[in-house]
Order: sequence, then structure tokens, then C-alpha cells
Amino acid sequence: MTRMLTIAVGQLGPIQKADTRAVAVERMVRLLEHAHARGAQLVVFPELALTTFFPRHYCENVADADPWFETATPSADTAPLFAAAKRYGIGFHLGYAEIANEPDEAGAACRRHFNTAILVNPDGDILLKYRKIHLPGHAAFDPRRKVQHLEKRYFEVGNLGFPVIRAPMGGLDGINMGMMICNDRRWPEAWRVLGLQSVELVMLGYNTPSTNQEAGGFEAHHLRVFHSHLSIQAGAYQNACFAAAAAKAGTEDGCELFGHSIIVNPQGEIMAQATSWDDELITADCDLDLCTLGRTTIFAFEKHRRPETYGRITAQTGAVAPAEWRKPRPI
Ligand code: CDT
Repeated sequence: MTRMLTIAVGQLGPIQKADTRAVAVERMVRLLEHAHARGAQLVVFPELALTTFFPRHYCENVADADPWFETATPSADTAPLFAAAKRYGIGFHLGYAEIANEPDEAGAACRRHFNTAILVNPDGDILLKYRKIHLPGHAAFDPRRKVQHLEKRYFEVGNLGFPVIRAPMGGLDGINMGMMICNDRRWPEAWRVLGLQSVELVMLGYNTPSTNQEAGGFEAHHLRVFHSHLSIQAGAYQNACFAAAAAKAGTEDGCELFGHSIIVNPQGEIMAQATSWDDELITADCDLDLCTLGRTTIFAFEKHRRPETYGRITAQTGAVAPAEWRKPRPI
């Protein structure tokens, strides 16, 4: 008996600043319909899927960015997505900006802002929530940049860790599912924390510009997609899991996002890839038992990991310089 799950990634074309959430949700409902027609049981939508990628827009007063955030899911705007999922018996993963009324680290009541993703089953139950941990970009307006990337201004670092849940999906009794968001995919630590929880499917959404402004023009365009795929394929292979990565694509508010959504198997191979810069559904039939090969052989963690030598990974943030080599003095 195979444990087969048909996974879909619902890539979204650009969502302009003036577009309403209702329009974005309507587009996702169309993709869910396609997913149903193709027999998919789970659809992964991108990071911040309800609005434009607003961290490119500077607000002097951060509270002025609050209209980009959700205070509840489902809401009147997102309810049609939950209803469509129920109608078609499909689960979904959705990224959005979240305002959470919860105590801060000191215990004081607070309105907290996170870059969040949820995993929802066809009944509308939220199975898992993740808040982005590796926030890229900067907190203050940067006059050298043509386009701002203000995630560090608008979001707090996620406070839920990298959780994995085992839950029924697509008629299977239990699938080990975890999430990361966009920049997290470039960090092997994030993958390993999920891998150490026996994750079988990592879902992630991303909004990645086609140029790296921090590189001063020295990073070639074609390497942007390569680095994204390299990170996802390596993460899936080294943790023996499937990965479903959903992009926002095309020219949004005049800024190009590179798309190239993919579904990857535990061997690190791309099973499906988006080819447009628009709304597009890609699907793959994923036999979750294929995770067993890697995790019982080359990546049998319990046999081969050497955590006693990995202390620096958690003890240290930045890199330090190594000791200088000196020619030994002749005796
Ligand atoms: N959204 C997001 O995390 N994007 C980053 C690019 C940031 S460039 C400052 C990414 O890693 O794709």
C-alpha cells in the first residue's frame, strides 16, 4: 500500500497595491477548483497571499501598515477560500500578515505583528500555524535601495519555532507536515529542525525579487532562481522529505518577482515546476513512503548525526575568524 497524496502548488501572479483581498481570494478559489479537477488533495499558496508584498512600501508610522494585516482567519474576506476547500474536500496552506493580540515576552498585553502561514484541513480546522523566523531586509528606510524590503520593520521574529504536526490529509491517516516561509528556505538549520521531527512534507510560500539589491548588481539574474531551487532541493534531500514551494510571480507594484514554484521529492528532484509568471497550478502525485529511503540509509539521523560536534550552531550567531596557521619552529 502506498501513501499517495496529490499535492498542488497554487502560484499567484502579481497582486497590485490597489487590488482587494476579495480579488486575491477569488483567484485562489479558481486555483482550488483546478486543483479539484486534477484530483489534488492539498494546495499550497504563497507567502502574504492576500495582498501585494507590502514590505516594499515604507510607512513612517508603522501602524499605518496595519491595513495590510489580518486580525482573524477566517474573516469575511477569506471565508470563500475556506468554503471552497470544504466544497472540494481539499486542504490548503495560506500565507498572510497577522496581527495577534497576545502577551509579549514580558507578559504585557500587546498587538503583535507576524508574517504567518496556516495549514487548514477541508473542515476548516487550522491544523498548524507558523510565524516566519528568518526575516530578511531592514527596519529603517534605505535611500540606496530602489525598492525597500522592510520585513524587519513590520514583523516580529516568529515565536512558534518550527512546528511539525501529524494529521490526516487527503484520505491518509497521518502525514507529518511542517512549514517555513520564504527566506527560511535558505537556512539549513530550519530544514534540520523540521527533519528532526520526521517531517514528510514541508510547505512554503515565497515572494522573491528577481534582483538582489544588497549585492550591488553583482549577483546575476539567473542565479536567483538557481539559489532558490538549490536550497529547496537540498533541504528536501538532506531531510528526506517532500517540499511544495509556492511563489508570487510577475511584476507587482513595478517590482519583478521570479516565480518558478516547484514540488520536490525526497531525492531532491523537481517533480513539477511553474513556467508562467501568472496564476498557475502545478501538481505532483507524492508517495510519502519515498521518505523512508533517505531516512533509513544515508540520512538515518539516529545512526549518523554527531550533535556533540554541532555546538556552534546554537551557541553562535555570526561567524568568527579561524586561528591563524603559523609555520612550526624547527626544534
Ligand atoms: N520574502 C522574502 O523573504 N524574500 C527574500 C528576499 C529578500 S531580499 C532582501 C528571500 O529570501 O527570497
